[in-house]
Amino acid sequence: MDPRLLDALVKHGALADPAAMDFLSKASDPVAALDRVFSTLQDVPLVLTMDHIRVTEMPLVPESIQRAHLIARRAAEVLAPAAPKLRELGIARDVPEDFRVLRDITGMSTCEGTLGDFSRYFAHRLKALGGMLRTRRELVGAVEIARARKLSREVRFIGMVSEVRTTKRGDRVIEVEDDTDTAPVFVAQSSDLFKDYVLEDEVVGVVGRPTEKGLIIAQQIIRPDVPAHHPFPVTEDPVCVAFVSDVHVGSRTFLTDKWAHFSTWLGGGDELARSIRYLVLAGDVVDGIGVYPRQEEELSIDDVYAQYEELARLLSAVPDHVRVIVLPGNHDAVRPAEPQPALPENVQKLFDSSVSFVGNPCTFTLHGVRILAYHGRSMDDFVYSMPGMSYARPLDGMREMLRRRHLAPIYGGKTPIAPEAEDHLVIGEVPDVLVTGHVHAVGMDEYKGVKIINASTWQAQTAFQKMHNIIPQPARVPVLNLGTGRGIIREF
Ligand code: D5M
Ligand code: FE
Ligand code: ZN
Repeated sequence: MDPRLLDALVKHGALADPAAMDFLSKASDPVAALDRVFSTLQDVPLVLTMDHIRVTEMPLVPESIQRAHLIARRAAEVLAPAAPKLRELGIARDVPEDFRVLRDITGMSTCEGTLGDFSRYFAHRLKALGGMLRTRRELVGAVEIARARKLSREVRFIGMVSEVRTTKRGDRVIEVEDDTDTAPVFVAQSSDLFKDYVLEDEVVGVVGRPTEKGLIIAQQIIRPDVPAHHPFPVTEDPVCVAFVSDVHVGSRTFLTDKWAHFSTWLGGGDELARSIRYLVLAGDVVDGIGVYPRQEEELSIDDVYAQYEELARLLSAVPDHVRVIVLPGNHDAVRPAEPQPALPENVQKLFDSSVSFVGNPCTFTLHGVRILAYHGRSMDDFVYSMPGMSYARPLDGMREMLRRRHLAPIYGGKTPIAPEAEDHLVIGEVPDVLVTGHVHAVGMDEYKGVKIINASTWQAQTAFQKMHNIIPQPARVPVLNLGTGRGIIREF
């Protein structure tokens, strides 16, 4: 890797995926090639990919248009004089910590799994997501389902999906339910709506026409979604956050050398390393014990407490000025049902004071940037239930979470959910950053202005993953600049 290329990227606001980095580093003058790409792009993307490079390398964009883009970009910079300053990377050691937990189940769990708990949980989900839908223009005048079923004109209503079934002819019927009644909503195979898959237990708005047989023919199915463009907040502290996940300490497949390489880099690698003020571990921090059948055969440390001791040892090498934030995943030593509380006190006490423990999911802010961190177990349900979803493209699943404003819409699938008084998996206020792990892949992009980051793993392919053809992308670290909202993925 050409260090000048890395520096040049950082100066531009730091962004490029591994393929783009590889391509640029092969140019005779990588820095000039990079400058050329940026000077022709209309907007500086969050992560530079080969798609951007291809566009800028192709003579398809006439020079006059390229110049117009360049002028527009320069003009935008003049209009926003603070921007160049914010693009610079801060020295993390000099920036005081600003970390606040806003929403976390830890210490707040009340659920006992009674029937009452379940109905209260679903009522909260419907109320929270229904409230968001009610503000949508398309759903002005939405009525209760009992009333909608009596009307013969176009109807609008909001409810939770209780069942999705396919008819003999291949069309789809979605049962939508509220406190008053249930309505069968018909989506013809030939309709454009058919491609947009509806999941059980998600909350949707329906615009449709009733038929004489009591079906409602769907004209629109509306998701709570996030606004057209969620603006990234401006902070004066251009420090970075590094996101890692699925360390799986204690597994024979834990990548000791790659972690050591990352840790050494964090301890003083380069300008980017020195700008890292926070390190988020998005769950599965150890491999655990008894998580799947015959796991003991794949463990190098077969005691969960000793696994956390080893993790504590590894994290003690992280520079003291880096605040480490740890959430649990499905391999960790807390209840598997989500929301999961933070790791227990007897585990926490193994770590030094620069490590903070939060629940899964957790909403916190770093310098005012709102981050929603979730291990990502529900990705199993997305992949299993939704055509087109894949373990190799976790960002697609994250977009679907944001559209549905819910981290784990399907109840009773692979993701165990504890029916708490409030649905902690609802994405309430729109986050600036949504981060997950779990699928052992890596990705960084944005959805309507929300940065979406899937943090990768430090575990090589396991026998189970081999059997299921899951190909991990280990030891890649997305780093986000809180000052600019731009990011880069470093590979170790
Ligand atoms: O999950 C690591 C990867 O393996 C992730 O992509 C999900 C997949 N996985 C794990 N368990 C299952 C089951 N039971 N079915 C399907 N796919 C699965 P990790 O949480 O690290 O074990
Ligand atoms: Fe994992
Ligand atoms: Zn996991």
